[in-house]
Amino acid sequence: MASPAISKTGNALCFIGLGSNLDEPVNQIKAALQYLHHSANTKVLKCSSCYQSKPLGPQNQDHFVNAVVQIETRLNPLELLDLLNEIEDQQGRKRNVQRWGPRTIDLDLLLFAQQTLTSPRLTIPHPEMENRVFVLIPLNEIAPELILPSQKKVSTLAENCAQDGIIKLQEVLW
Ligand code: ROI
Repeated sequence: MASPAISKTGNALCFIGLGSNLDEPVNQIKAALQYLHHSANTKVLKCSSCYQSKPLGPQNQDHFVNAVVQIETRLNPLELLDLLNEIEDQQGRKRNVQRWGPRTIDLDLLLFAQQTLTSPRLTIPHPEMENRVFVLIPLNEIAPELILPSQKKVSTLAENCAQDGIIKLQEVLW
């Protein structure tokens, strides 16, 4: 069963991936969640645990902390992207420093209802989401039945991905 695209209140249901490996990562993720939830046009509905994972990309940086949330929003995809960028800026995210380098907070729009979009600023569904263990494992906690663009269930993809190097943390995010 695919996730419903629209909430009971008529808003779009979306999934967002959060990641941080600088300046107290768990607190960075908590701060971004609060911002999202208290923003006029978005509400957090579900939140995974946080997970520590080895960096994808350059290995000479700290481990990342990742989580995935489901939100509902009245915004359109590009407006939501603007909000995510605003939160990243607010939390001191430095852009264009090192490709795949350390970051205070990264907010990736993974899925926006059933919409697909290819534009210079945004591609949805997120083209790499099915390949990333630090997306699949937390997503499996909150939406195991969700069908992804490959037509595979999140639970199937999560069970079949290499899970070495990803650890569930005890901290309560939400
Ligand atoms: N690696 C992990 N484990 N988690 C991330 O969120 C993450 N984000 C990134 C790069 C630098 C590609 N590596 C990552 O942007």
